[in-house]
Amino acid sequence: MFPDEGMEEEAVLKELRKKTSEDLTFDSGKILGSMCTYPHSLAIRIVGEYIDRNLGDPGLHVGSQKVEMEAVQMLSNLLGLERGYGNIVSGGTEANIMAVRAFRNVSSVEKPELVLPESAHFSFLKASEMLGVKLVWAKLREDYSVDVRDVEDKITDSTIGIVGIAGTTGLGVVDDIPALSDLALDYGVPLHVDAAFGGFVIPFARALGYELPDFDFRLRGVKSVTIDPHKMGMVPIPAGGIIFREKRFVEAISVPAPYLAGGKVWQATITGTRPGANALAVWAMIKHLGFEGYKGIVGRAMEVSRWFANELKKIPGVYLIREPVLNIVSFGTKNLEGVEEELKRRGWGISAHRGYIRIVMMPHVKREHLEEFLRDLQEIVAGVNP
Ligand code: 0PR
Repeated sequence: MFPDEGMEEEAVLKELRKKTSEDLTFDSGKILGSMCTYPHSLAIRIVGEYIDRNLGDPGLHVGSQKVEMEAVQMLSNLLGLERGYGNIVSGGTEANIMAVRAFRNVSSVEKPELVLPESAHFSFLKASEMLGVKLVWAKLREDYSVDVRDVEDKITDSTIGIVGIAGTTGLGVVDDIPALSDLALDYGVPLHVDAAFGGFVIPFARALGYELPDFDFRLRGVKSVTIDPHKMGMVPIPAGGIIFREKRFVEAISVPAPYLAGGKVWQATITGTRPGANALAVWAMIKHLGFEGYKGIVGRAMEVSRWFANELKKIPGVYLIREPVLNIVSFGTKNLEGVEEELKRRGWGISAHRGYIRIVMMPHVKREHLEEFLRDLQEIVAGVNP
């Protein structure tokens, strides 16, 4: 009910604390299935300081808009582009919708179709429904990467683009983006890479010596990339990233906003009024951590993942779905549903996918938390009925 009279600030806070005490927190070490983490303290400071900035009216916040564009440039550089076009947006969902919208709008197809892996994130379902683009699913291979031959088979005259995933939601698998890029060039269709998760992992893991294929604008068929700072980028929610290789894609999705403070401006994002603070935090984190800083974060996460995967193998009744590629480890057990239920009852914030449990080695996930989890898991799996 909407209250007649207001409450004291302290009383409001007290009530809120009580209500949110049911939430799991990252510092508890119990959240193992999330792609988000506790943001970096500098990013939190920046969001607090610049909470009033609105990139939906860049004429008012000219400086912030320039910073957003600098952040877009730095992300473009990380992804192998000297100059890119795009925005810091609300997350991977908005970024993917913008990419599909751009591909649809630059094409002149009557019944647009998008070919994408069966492992694609559900944000493409929203894009499909909103944009009237039919999704054509390509099969996965045994290693859970997309079957490039099947992608080729599914390309038709109605195809507006294809999608590859660099760090799948469930398993962290990186598709064969070089082969998809070749295919895209052969058939003259744009390739979108969903690196919402992998974008802030793969470049650093490669620099550390992990063998991972090219996945970004270094491949000429790649026309757009989703890369989310609110996942491994250490920036508070909401902070996603969409980068396009060419300006024409952004132009194809821009609408005029004629009455704003900056005069007639063009808006490509799905959201209108949108947080400047988070875009500034993206810029600040990249400046503060630099390539070396992110490399350190990713290196620790990758090491913990390999260790954890090996520990899982030692538990009878537990099996890996596949060897980890990035810092995501997914496993199955006998009586999976029973195990999931009991893990949740014991307070573990796991991500229960169809057929397996996903653990994401985010920076807040420490070895001691995983040791405790492994003890619980072993006990539960030994106890449940086969
Ligand atoms: N693309 C990929 C590959 C993703 O994994 C995700 C989100 C998205 C796009 C969409 O991004 P946004 O959620 O930012 O719009 N993947 C996570 C997932 O579904 C999102 C998430 C994050 C879920 C934290 C739970 C959680 O606690 O697992």
